[in-house]
Amino acid sequence: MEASLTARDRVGIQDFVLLDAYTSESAFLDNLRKRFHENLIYTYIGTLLVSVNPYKDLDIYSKKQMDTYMGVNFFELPPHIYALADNVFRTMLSEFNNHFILISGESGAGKTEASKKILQFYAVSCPSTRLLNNIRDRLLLSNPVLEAFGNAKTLKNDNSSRFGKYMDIEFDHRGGAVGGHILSYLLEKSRVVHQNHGERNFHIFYQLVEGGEEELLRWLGLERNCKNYRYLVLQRDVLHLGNLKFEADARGYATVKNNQEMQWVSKLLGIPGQVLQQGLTHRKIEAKTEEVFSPFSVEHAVYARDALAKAIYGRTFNWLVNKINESLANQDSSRKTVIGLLDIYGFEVFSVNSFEQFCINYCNEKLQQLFIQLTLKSEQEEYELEGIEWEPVPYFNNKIICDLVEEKFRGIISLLDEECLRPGEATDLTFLEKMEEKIGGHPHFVTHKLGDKNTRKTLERGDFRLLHYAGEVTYCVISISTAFLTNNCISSALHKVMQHSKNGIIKHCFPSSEPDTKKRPETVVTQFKNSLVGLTEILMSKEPWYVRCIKPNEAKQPARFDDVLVRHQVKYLGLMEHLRVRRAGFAYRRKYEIFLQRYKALCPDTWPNWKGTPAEGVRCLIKHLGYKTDEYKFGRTKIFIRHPRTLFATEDAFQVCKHQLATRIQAKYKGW
Ligand code: AOV
Ligand code: MG
Repeated sequence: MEASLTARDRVGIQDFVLLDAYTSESAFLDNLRKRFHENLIYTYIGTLLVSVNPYKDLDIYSKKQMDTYMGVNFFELPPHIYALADNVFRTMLSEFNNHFILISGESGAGKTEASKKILQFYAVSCPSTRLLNNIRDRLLLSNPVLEAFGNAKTLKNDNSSRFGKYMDIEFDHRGGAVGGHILSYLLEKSRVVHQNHGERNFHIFYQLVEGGEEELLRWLGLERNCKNYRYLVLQRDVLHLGNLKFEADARGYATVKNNQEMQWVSKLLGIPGQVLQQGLTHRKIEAKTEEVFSPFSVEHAVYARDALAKAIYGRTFNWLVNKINESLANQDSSRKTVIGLLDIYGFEVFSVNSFEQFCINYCNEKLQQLFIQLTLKSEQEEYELEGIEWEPVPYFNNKIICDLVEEKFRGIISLLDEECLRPGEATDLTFLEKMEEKIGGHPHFVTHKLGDKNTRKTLERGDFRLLHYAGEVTYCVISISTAFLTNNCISSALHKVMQHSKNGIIKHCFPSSEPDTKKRPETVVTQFKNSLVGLTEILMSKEPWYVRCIKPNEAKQPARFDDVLVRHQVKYLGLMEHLRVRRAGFAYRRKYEIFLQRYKALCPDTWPNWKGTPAEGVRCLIKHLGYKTDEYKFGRTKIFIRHPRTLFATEDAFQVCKHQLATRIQAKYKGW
């Protein structure tokens, strides 16, 4: 007894639901810290998995470990990402419905690693045939390719995802992985032409220059030295394009300074040099009867060059995702179920926060909102609806911040879109003033003018601050409005130039059907907002599972557990509230019909056909099974079961019964 108490003291509790002082944040933190120092990085809150980044390789992801977790009931083994993956998989197979795993946490907390572990587990645990293995390998191999093009070193994470990724894995009725589909969200294209101090461009450029074969480099006209490329080493400054320099002619207009680079760019893009040069240094003005070309200043030409580099990279990335999707497409039209994996860029705060951080943090607000809706809100509403006695658990609902950003007509995105409609008149300042006028009184929005004495000390005049669910972020208004007002688009003239390309991929990326110059294109952020609405709809149609990732320290170091940092994450991730709801609530609920249909063979009175109502049938069934009265409750349409163990015991009994029945049937018909 004493020995086991000591062990429990040392390694903590593996499910927070069992924590005695479950309302105490300190007790929660103590448990997490104890386990972290014992290399036990996973802990449950019911079926939610909390994961703390160990920042070191742990020997817990071997094939042997995978085998251990395969087909074993969730709570029978120590918490693990494999247990969650296995549980989702088996639930999908038994209920034949769709699921998704939402992996969240701030930048560097371990989301991408978690999603890779889940994928690897499915690759090993799913049934295999030659065809299935083919799809399995493609699913696995899509990861390094997309990471090379979509990840980069930032101050927060050496392998930071700079795009959002949602991947559906499609399974047949036996659980074989038969296909997949990837949706990507807003790649941080600006990184191609600019990186903050201490950060890098996308991995692929360094991999190419430092690891590419000699012949390839020669064909591309590249040297094996990153330092030679402005886009890779300098603060401001594809690689030839980035080295293109402009100088002013006698009239102050831009001309290309280094013609050799120009020749390389033109060769690689498959576009005649003169046409490209014209596109980079002139704007096309369409007069009534003729086209007039107006020359750019050097500054404008540099802007056009960078916009082109971003457009090429962004579109090629989308092309790559489409290619991967083609190769993952399920050839079989029979019914399938899916498990979706969502791994998106985490909440981030830098000393200077720009348009990208605004989008990333807005995305995280939306995911937090989804989590709240699906767990804290709908869970509590369901108890009420089903007439289950319930003491409401208060929680912070971040809908107020989502509305501040996205509400029609008065949200920040709408205000910015409005400013975009006033080219020439709108400036950073008018945008800031507009926000101050329209949303100045909002409790989550502050500017220098609106702030108190203390706030003013920490806010520049041209900034605005949002009080996000995960913390305060000060955004640089110039960066945000510039990105909005310039729309991140290349000019239609440059777009036309790209259509002349002899390079098949480039031509494909710049189709002749766009842009529709008559119609104003949607701003990038409005496109992003709409894609997040689409994502929410996809997720809401599936059964959710959660992995909440926690970053133990800012230094990316193993064995360092920063209490303040972790406490902050525990708070804003809503883990305490989730625990309270779980603890007071019921882990499982099933419609009476479904529960009875599945388990009726376990009771002679309900088998094979129950004549009464499904609720009465379930009552009879659980009496026979010996459920204790505090383990369940009867709602209006569902039975609520407090602890998953109860359900697992029933499920085990059912499996035994099924097996016996099959054996009996076999014996009966033997010899026929
Ligand atoms: P993120 O996806 O949450 O950040 P990652 O999954 O890229 O974070 O994790 C960051 C780094 O932490 C990884 O490159 C590993 O070095 C380490 N790490 C994370 N999880 C584990 C683990 N289970 N075991 C060992 N090391 C781990 V971001 O994409 O920046 O939001 O945008
Ligand atoms: Mg990531």
